Amino acid sequence: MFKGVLFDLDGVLTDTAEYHYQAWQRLGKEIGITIDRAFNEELKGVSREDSLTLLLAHGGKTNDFTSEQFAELAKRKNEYYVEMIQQVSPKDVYPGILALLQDLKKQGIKISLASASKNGPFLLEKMALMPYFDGIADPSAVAKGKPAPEIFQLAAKNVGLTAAECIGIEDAKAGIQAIIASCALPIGVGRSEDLGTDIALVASTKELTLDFLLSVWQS
Ligand code: B16
Ligand code: MG
Repeated sequence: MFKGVLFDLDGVLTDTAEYHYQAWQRLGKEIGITIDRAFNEELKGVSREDSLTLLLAHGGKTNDFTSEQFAELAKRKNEYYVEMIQQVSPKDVYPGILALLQDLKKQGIKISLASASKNGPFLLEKMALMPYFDGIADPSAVAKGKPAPEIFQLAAKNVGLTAAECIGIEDAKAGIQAIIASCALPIGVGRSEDLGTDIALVASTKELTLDFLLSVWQS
């Protein structure tokens, strides 16, 4: 039986993945780089700085900015994003998530956050989900972000577990790779075209019930 669940945030607990996309799109437009949803899949789960590096490479502008300008662009994107998430409320929690968190709590299964986002704690507060979380992995405390396993290993460690004792839930390709590398058991939220055919997938968070998690663990 698994002892913990390691949750990604953006795209799993709520729809903030869409806000990240809109904020990158806005920044990209300002510096002459157009992005679409297909390219955005590459940014999901990836840290702010690594996402900016990918964006600049995508637009052929890797060497166009000094490190000060790079830092300013990352800051500007975050300002656009933070502006959009001010209105987030408990109504924005994805379907099925609250019931799952309640069921996990009742079973004594640890709940830990493994988000790449430095805005994670702010969003948990906004959605009134903080009381459910036994641990939060600080993304600034890991040397390598997703697809490296560290953030999932740290999320497990923060609740006294190893990743191998946990299920990890993710909506991003980089995140699924990180879960697999951490030795946790992955469940993907999304399409097999984006996340692969070799892992358990749900099309909607509605399907993330305790029974479903148990069946994936036992399969
Ligand atoms: P921030 P997750 C990730 O969150 C997002 O998917 C990714 O798009 C974002 O760049 C990253 O957090 C960093 O976020 O700029 O807020 O620190 O999916 O790992 O919960
Ligand atoms: Mg995500």
